[in-house]
Amino acid sequence: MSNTLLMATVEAEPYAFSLTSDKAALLIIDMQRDFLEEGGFGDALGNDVSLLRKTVPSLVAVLAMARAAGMVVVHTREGHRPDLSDLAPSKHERGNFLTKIGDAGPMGRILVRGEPGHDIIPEVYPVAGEPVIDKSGKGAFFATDLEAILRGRGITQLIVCGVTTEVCVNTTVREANDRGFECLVLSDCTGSYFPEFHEAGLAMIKAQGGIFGWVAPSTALLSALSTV
Ligand code: TIU
Repeated sequence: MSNTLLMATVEAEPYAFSLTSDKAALLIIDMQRDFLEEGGFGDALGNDVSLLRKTVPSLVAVLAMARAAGMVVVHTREGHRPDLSDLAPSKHERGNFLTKIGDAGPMGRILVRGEPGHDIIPEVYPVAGEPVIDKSGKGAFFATDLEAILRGRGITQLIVCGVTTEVCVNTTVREANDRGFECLVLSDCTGSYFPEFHEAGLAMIKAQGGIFGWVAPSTALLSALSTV
């Protein structure tokens, strides 16, 4: 592979996805310690965070491929300013949990920018030149400069990975779809605390002729790019 234009047909559902490497970005949603490690936000919400770790090996392979192909790679992080001025009271209070956003935890203040728990896990850590989008909501387009960054680079296709499938991944795919981006969601590079929600989240994307986008395993993308 090289840093030149690649066009590939990826076997996907509901039908093949025509990938053009210079129009496609790898969008990695919220692969943060707060969601994937004990003592963070996901844990505070009562979830088994080990379920999300299944995404890591496939995502590491896809990220290496994207970097080798010279594709645009964008990372997102969910979190809030230290003064919590961007935290909606509704989000702060939701769930009546003992530990809330902004409270001290084993990885620093929960879901607060700059704290260890807010950072991206080392396995898929951004490198120089890869934009990191900080967002306060579930969707990566809400109150961020993601759309400007993608449009400025001529991106029209998104390969979407990250966590969690039915929350931040689904919200972002829906936002992207309404903005005219074609989304290919990689089934094994996305994960949920609820296996049934993962399946349902992917099913909703690809149903009705791909109402929000396409779904494929990472092997389909890797093999499509290895044959060009
Ligand atoms: N709770 C849950 O499943 N997800 C989130 O709160 N954020 C993201 O999905 N990133």
